[in-house]
Amino acid sequence: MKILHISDTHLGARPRGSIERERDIYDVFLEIIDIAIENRVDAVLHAGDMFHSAELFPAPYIYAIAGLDRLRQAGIAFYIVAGNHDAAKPTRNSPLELLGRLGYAKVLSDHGEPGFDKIVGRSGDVVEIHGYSYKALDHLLSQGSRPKPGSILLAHVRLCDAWSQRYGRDQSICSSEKDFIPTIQRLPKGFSYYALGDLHKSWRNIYEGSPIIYPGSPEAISRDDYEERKVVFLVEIDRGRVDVKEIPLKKVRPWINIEARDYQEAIKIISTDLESAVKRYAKPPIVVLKIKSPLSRNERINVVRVLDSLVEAKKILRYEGPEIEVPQTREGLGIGGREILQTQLSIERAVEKLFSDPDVRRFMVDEIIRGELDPDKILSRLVDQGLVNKILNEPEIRRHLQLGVSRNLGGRL
Ligand SMILES: [Mn+2]
Repeated sequence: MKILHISDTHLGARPRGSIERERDIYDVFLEIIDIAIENRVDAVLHAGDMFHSAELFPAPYIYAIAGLDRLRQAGIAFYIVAGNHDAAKPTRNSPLELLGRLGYAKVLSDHGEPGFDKIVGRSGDVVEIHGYSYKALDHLLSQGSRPKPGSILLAHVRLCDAWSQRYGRDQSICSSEKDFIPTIQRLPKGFSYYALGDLHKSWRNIYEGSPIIYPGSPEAISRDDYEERKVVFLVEIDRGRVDVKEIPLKKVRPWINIEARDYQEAIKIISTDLESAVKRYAKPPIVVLKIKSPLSRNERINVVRVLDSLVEAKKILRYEGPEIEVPQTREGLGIGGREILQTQLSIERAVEKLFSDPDVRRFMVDEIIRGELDPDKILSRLVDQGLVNKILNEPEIRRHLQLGVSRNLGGRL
């Protein structure tokens, strides 16, 4: 029995509002379909977050159905469980239900109940599959009975071990977040293969002698998800023996991370070195530029001008930055004057996060259309519309406000 294990395709996501990035996600999804057909697998297992949201416009369905139809014609079964992005909600069906009803997918679990099926391979061999959506995890953790030897677990689950290893976060964060399963040991034992989804970076391990794998998202949905090498997993199960092979994806959008010491070095890299570097790639890359010393206003304008011209010439798709990462000393933060690494980067990320909030975005658009950019009036409208709380809840922003950067705001609340 040959199986392709994938997850977190997030069809319909449009990272940073970019249509090209939305298309990247479809490209790589269709590449995965090609891989399944070329390798003559018996089934594709999708471990959740196939769609980015339950509120979809038609494009993600069109691509999903185009891909799944090719699988169906090739006689390849498509099994799926729902992730946190595409599970059923109290007032909304799971988008997976549509694929199930049309006969394109076998939806094992898209709400609170687990599901079960038997995959029958081309040569007549049978593998049992147990599916748990993101909403059925209570059942997963309380499952007492051992599965039949050779069985597969397909689940959308947030395992703290994997998360902290791949995102470098402290394990303690996991116990404070209710969605995390603190350790791999909580998973039921006895499956021959653990096909997981949710983590957007690839992670593999062995649990009780069996492979346990997160393939990761095939495209970076957020910048943190980017990996030099994105993969899917080809799994061969033969009478309980499991063989796993990584298949790298070729249509993934490349990213180039640039770290420059100062303005001079940044300008040199982006105006000369970058040009030759981008030729290596099939698609124009996304550039992230970090500079380790402050820029004057004019220097920043120059850097942005060079980057903009690269975008215009379609040599790069887009860029992020210049982000300034300068260690500063901060005192009076109630942490005993200890030196902390405070970066301009973190506040930029905080602002970026705020602007991804539709309410904040709508507010800003209204303000700009109004054309009357008087800070006091903006502030009172921010308070009126209850948006101040959103802004103050952003830890980075709060930290800066505590320093008295904006005493006015403090007085108003
Ligand atoms: Mn996901």
